Amino acid sequence: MKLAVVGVTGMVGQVMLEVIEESKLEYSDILMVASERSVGKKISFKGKEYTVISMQDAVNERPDVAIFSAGGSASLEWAPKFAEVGTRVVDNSSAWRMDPSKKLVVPEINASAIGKDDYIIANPNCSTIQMVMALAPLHEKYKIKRLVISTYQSITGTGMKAVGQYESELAGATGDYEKAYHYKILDNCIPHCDVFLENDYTKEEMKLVHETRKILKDDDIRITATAVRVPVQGGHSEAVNAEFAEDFEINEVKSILNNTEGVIVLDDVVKNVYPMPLYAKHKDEVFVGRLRRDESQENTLNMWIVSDNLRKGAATNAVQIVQYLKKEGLVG
Ligand code: 11C
Repeated sequence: MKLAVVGVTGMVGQVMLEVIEESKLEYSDILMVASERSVGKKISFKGKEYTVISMQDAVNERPDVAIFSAGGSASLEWAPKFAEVGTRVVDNSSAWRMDPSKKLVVPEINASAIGKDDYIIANPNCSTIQMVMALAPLHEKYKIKRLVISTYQSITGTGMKAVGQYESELAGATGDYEKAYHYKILDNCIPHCDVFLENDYTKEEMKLVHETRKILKDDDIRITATAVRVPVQGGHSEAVNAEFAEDFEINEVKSILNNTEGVIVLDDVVKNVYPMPLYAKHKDEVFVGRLRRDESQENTLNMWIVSDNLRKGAATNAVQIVQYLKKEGLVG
């Protein structure tokens, strides 16, 4: 299998390489690909030095799989060009997610939706992935009617520039320094992730609405979200209030989640055990805790979900999709 990592110099691209190395994904050749301004850069990977090549040079190499994390517009332009030469593209941007002809995949939930004709496969947004990992088995058992979501999102979701801004502020920078956000992020919470839309919600908030319905295959779920950027690096956290059609027992909810692949329940308030981004960093699992009944409304659960947005929220999920393609004989 010839593999291309597109957008390899970016924050997710770098984690992609880490995950590929750790996952022991087997490939015959790996192409390091990025936009024109990074072409020619050197990248060390598994003790070998690679030169970053252009999108067109990578298309000419006809890789079997290309994992894209190069942003939406690069993906809209280049993913079809790779697909045309027979490359399966796993795309990490928002470009294709809501296209009805494209599969939006979290492998533990819906990998089997991928068929032989799918050449561009969408990786969901990080905040959606970690949430549906915990919600999918509960939806199956109790049927979700409504979700009220508040996110506390890591600066790593914005990329290297945001981490640079945070580090500059931590070092005491004032005045003129490079900023990813309109405001200082140190000591702050910014209720603004991605751009504002016409309905005054952000695109990030609406991704939680639309992508969740698509993955859970249920357009009747009512969903509302507030997405907030916080000065944290380890992962995204989410407070989720889920109303179900059927009633539940908390112990049964815990047992379902404990038996869900990729989910770890950390919930022992007597011992102050609950998920936190500090401990989710570099891990592939989704951590769930603070499970408790919403006492204000029947059949409703409150939960706290944490995961490393660069791992399961992006790179790990994409590599799992590639592993699935390989297992099913769809590549290589
Ligand atoms: C964030 N979730 O934390 C975003 C980053 O649609 O793939 C990923 C944006 C996307 O800001």
